[in-house]
Amino acid sequence: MERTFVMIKPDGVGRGLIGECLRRFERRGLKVVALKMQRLSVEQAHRQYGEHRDKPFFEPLVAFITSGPSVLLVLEGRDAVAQARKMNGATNCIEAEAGTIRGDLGLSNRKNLVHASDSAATAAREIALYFNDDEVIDYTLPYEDWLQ
Ligand code: 3AN
Repeated sequence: MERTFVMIKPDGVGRGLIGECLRRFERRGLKVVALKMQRLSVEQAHRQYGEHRDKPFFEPLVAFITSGPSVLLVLEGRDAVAQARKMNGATNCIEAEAGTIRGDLGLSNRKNLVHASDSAATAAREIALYFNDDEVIDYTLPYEDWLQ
């Protein structure tokens, strides 16, 4: 079992799509092991998107991601990193496949509703950015045998 970090960004919260996004992840068999709502600070945004520091879209991205609350999730499951990336779809919503969250519901390459870690190492780093160890809960779902 693998863990990944997923964020429903301010546009997802603002458009009333928290439930829609969560529903998709849960139905796919990803277990929610941590969940909270938080408005990212500028410092957190810089740490989240540091790799894009030199890109022209960096400052608008920081302004957007700190503009309102996001929902922060840790999801656990088989191949959770790859699954969540696949379900989110391509960064630019115009290019994202139908059936993905961005392809079905997203608007642009900035307002693209969701984030998911791009590797297991990134997931570990990102989870630690937002959650203390005791905020990530170990528990068993009644139907968990079917998810192995
Ligand atoms: P992803 O979230 O699909 O892994 P990244 O890591 O390339 O995409 O980009 C991080 C975030 O930066 C994206 N989710 C998006 O909000 C923003 N972003 C990426 N490319 C652009 C762009 N060309 N214009 C505006 N925002 C962008």
